[in-house]
Amino acid sequence: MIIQRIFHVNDMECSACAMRLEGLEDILPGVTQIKASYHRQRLEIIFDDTVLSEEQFLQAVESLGYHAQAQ
Ligand SMILES: [Cu+2]
Repeated sequence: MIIQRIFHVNDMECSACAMRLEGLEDILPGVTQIKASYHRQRLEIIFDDTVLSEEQFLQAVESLGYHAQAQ
């Protein structure tokens, strides 16, 4: 099933951080879209949860040095 999740990421420090997080879209399987906003400290993902788990996504975010908290 395609689902959407929205997270708060309070350790983005500039718009390049948001771009790095959006880059996960090209790396992770099952991702339809990732939108990150430095200004709003917000991370939105649309993904297929039969391909990618939320846990795997959160681990990928942490591997870049950020911490996403469920909204
Ligand atoms: Cu940055």
